Amino acid sequence: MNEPAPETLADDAGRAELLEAALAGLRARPRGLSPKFFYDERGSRLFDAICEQPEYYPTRTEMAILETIRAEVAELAGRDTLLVEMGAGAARKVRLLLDALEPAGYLGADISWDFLRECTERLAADYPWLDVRAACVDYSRDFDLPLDPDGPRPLAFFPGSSIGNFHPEEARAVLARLAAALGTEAGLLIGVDLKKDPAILDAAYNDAAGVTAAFNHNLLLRLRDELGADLDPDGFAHRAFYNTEAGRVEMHLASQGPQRIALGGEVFEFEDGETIHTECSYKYTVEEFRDLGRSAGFSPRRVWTDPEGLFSVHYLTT
Ligand code: AVJ
Repeated sequence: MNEPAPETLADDAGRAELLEAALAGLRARPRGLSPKFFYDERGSRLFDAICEQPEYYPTRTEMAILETIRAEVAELAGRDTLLVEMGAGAARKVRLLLDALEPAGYLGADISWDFLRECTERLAADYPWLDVRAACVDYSRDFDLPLDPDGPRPLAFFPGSSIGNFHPEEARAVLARLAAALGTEAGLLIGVDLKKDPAILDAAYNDAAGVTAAFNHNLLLRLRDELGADLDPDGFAHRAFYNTEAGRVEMHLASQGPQRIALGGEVFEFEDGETIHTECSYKYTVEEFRDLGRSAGFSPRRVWTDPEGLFSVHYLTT
């Protein structure tokens, strides 16, 4: 017998995880599924397209802030650092930092091994002087980073307000685990989306071209194509809105009329308007996030925002 190819094993494990999460999420009330399942290949491409939409301000705003502050960050972080990217793939943002910091090394830490390898190989080719390494981590669970205590000082880079996908208590746990993994005298540069006029948020998650809607629908396509679910993707509508009380944007897939989804031998009945909650994207004031960082064991050092106050970049140390 031939051994299965490594990709096949990874695919099988991924499919089993998706199936288990989908069944649990469809049985639950309210129904929901983790946003981490958005990012298969098609989902990652759709997310890149979201970042290009005129209504989606976070990517270009964070990029502009980073361009403005990178010399200052290099100054704060000092020489001989190891840049640790949490969730590889923000290639343009990382390159901006690499050019300014000229760190001793780069460590990409991402949940998807294939994606990580692609990103790090490209980076290594373009930065021949840089020691490029990769670590496969799911930071929604316990994780470790392959860091040498006698090596360069780690500077974690956590861009894109990815931290906003976690509920605040979870976000605190993620940051606390990160602080522990980084060790003492380490830095964290993290992008955090700010609280703002809900109309701006609603527009950002309901772009006119419908890219965010397609990104949300992609979850249903994954259930159909990878798990063999019997469902009508067009029977669900994209819903995204700012929940003021909770301080978060929510995305849902709302059933258009009564219908059913069959998956893994179970049948799930939907009433008209019933939703699958697919994402939370928490927004913080500058002070709220500094408090969160403190409660996770970091010392807030600096924070920068764009002139319109749309987005923030925080520098904290352990
Ligand atoms: C990648 C989690 C930062 O919350 O804005 C974009 C994902 N969802 N449009 C965000 C997303 C819908 C994004 N994060």
